[in-house]
Amino acid sequence: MAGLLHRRLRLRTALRWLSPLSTASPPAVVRTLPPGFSSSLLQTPRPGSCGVRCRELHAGGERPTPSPAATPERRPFSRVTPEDLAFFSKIIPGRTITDPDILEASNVDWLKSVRGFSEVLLRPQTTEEVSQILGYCNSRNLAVSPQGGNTGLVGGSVPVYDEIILSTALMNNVLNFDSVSGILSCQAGCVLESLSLYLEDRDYIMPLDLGAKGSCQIGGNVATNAGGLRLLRYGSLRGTVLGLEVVLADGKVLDCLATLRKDNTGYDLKQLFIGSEGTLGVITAVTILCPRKPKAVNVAFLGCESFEQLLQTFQLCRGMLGEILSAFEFLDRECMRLLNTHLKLANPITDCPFYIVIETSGSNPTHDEEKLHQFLEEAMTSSQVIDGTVATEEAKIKALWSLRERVTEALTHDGFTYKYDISLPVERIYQLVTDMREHLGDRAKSVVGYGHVGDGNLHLNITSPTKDPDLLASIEPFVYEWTARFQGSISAEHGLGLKKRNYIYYSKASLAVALMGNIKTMDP
Ligand code: 2HG
Ligand code: ZN
Repeated sequence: MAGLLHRRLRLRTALRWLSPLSTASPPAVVRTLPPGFSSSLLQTPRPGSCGVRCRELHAGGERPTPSPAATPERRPFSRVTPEDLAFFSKIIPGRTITDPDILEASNVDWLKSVRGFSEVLLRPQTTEEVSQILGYCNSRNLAVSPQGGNTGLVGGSVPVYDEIILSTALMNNVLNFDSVSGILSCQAGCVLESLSLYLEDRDYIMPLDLGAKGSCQIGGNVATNAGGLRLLRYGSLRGTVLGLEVVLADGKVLDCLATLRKDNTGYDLKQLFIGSEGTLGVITAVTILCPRKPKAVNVAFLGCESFEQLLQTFQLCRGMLGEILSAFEFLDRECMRLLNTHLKLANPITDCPFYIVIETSGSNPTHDEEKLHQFLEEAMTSSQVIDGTVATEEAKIKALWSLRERVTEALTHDGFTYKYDISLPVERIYQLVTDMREHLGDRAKSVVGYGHVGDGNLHLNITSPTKDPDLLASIEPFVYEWTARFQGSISAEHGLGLKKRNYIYYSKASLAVALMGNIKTMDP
């Protein structure tokens, strides 16, 4: 858990570009663009036309230059003056921070791979305060970079230059919980784990769970449409979020904080903000539909000889566990090696090329256990699974889950990490890892694959002892071209952030990106 506390998912709004000033490792940039790319569909930027900018998708700018030097430039925003600081201190006394030591943690991302140079951190507590801050910054042409738990993995949660950081950390109140409908309303800065604990006391759970739960905030989760470990069962936030309150770049408060499950009056505007990574406004409050707490939870940790067997096990599992299946995750042998080496976590079963974490959540312990055992018997006798262990008590369940959840942390101890979060047809996901290993040969230190099998989401991670531009040039655009060849997505759940923004064309048609650019013009 200690490691998890360090993992914070991202909420980050406001403009951002690659920082040429960055002393930390700069993010990757596009080298080639997919065929069919047309710059004429992109919009011309309007530099300096507004005070507050939400973060840009590159659709709003010029055609990304296919060169590693394609760093976005600082636009002509104003610099913060003593008068500005006096204004902020009046609105949020004691919560206008300029101490560089405190600012350091907000300027650097969790991976320590990107750095901003902000000199002001604002910590509003209410929507009204956010509205006043954004309205003022808009009128003064000051750039703002909103921030939640700063746990993002694509450089989307920290400023790039000197943007003002607007932290939602103090907006952490539950506004209402309806124990009949299971609808929770809360401020954006509530930490996911705190919400989970709050709900568990009331016999409910959050429909979302992820390794960064100890630090990530619900506003950031929604702004990035975080997926996580329960998506297989409860679906994406696009379904479970019922309403949002958003402060737009000019300070106007958009109240879409509905608590209705059905509402077909016009466009579903909240969807624009879910997964927009803060490019369109700052989410200040959320209403979310929460499932009942399951009465019985079981976790099985299994080993397979091949990825094909793992897929067969997935099929069998869906057929035999049906409605009680709540997660089907995997990690490969290389991940297990990193967990052993760097975190001293022991493998509870025989050494295998692939490991699966299966979770069941249901309402009848006897029924669920019986089902699980029938499934395990079938999986073992048909030789799809070589070895396994099952947990029903909380401590052991946690220990098994940490083997999957802490791979990200183990990787940070292995060296410089190149991260890829790819969506593919499920039968293809591990082929990318194998092909990448072959492609890189011994130039990489580790090439590992893990992720959410149930969602067709692979986390491909590659490490090298130190940052290696030649290795990066071998990985990219190979990885993106490979993904595009199988109609995959170059970002399944982590978003584009700063690091992936130039690669959107591998997954989206030019017209789609151009339409996104049109929508972005709602930021004045
Ligand atoms: C996970 O599923 C997270 O563990 C992080 O999405 C993945 O570190 C990563 O690449
Ligand atoms: Zn993930």
